[in-house]
Amino acid sequence: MLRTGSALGVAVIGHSFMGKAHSQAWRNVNATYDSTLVSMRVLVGSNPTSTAESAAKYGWEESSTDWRATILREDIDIVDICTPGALHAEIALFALAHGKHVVVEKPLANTLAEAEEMNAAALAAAERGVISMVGFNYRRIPALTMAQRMLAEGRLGQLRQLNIRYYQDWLVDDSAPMTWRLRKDEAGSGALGDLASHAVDQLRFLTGAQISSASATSRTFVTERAGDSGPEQVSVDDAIWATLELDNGAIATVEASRMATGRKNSLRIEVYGSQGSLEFDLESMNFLKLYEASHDAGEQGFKSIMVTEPEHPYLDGWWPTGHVLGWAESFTHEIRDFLAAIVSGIPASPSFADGLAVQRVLAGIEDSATQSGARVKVAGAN
Ligand code: SOE
Repeated sequence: MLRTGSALGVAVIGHSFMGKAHSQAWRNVNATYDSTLVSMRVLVGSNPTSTAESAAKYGWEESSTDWRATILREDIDIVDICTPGALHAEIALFALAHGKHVVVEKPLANTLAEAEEMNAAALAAAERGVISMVGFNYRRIPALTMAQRMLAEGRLGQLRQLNIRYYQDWLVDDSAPMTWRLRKDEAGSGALGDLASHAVDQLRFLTGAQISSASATSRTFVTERAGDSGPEQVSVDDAIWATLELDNGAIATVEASRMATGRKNSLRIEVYGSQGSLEFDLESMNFLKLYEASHDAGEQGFKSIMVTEPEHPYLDGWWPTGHVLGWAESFTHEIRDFLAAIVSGIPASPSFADGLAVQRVLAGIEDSATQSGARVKVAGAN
């Protein structure tokens, strides 16, 4: 529970890629926004030497290899989970049970059963004023937050088609070594949980609709990779392709791959409605493209809005007009919103329930892919 009169104490569990991104957000949030003061107390990892080095580098007061003892500390109010997915449920359940506010990197969990349990625990903890959130950071890219607001205002008319594809290529080389991200027991799934989870979250965020069914294909193009002690079987997908039905009548295609040669971190989103269209590309993340069918026929076309002005979402704390933001800033925005939820007591978004809803769609995609693309109803959908 909130201790009064002092900054909120934070512990981040995990200090690799996501731990680093989140550390930067915790470091910047007070400098950027007038948000609640935080103290970066403990960075937790499994290796004492590398965790201590990261802690010193990222600006943490201390490091630890014991996440349970860290969570139990009286001066820790917030637990930020940046570990591989296999640990999300255990750590989040422990932290919630001990009254700590919890933010978990996406996807919420590795399995549907874990996600259900985490959501139930978050709902119970909310009764005691404990806030929880899933870190789908792309919701906090100003251009995508703005797109969501335009869609909520009905600017595109009736939504009919969406296409979201998230491509990377870091696995394209057959000799790329084995990592935890390629083991089902550690990562849950491959491009599905890692990348398609963002796409599915964006679909839900942008449209406000639920996803009712899925038809999908998945592939593991390279089935064996070099592990520490010889060749190891890859147990997750390299890529997935899905057609999803939304309960607002729209159809969406979602593609995710870590084998799309030349695409380093390419998230593209296209939304088509009866009165207009929107287009976003993560590689040009300061822009949102808008097509409005109401314009004179001779002047129609996509206009490129530069989402860098003080009136745009999240821009108030940053730089003067026209100064672009980057990928890392989406995490600072995420942490700002999480702190605002803690202070106001208003539930944070995306909630664990949103994380569970995404997980159900991922499970539907996986089920369909194992049944040669047969259309599968998403659990919980009408
Ligand atoms: C790795 O593929 C990864 O870091 C994802 O896990 C992140 O969620 C995405 O933002 C970038 O790529």
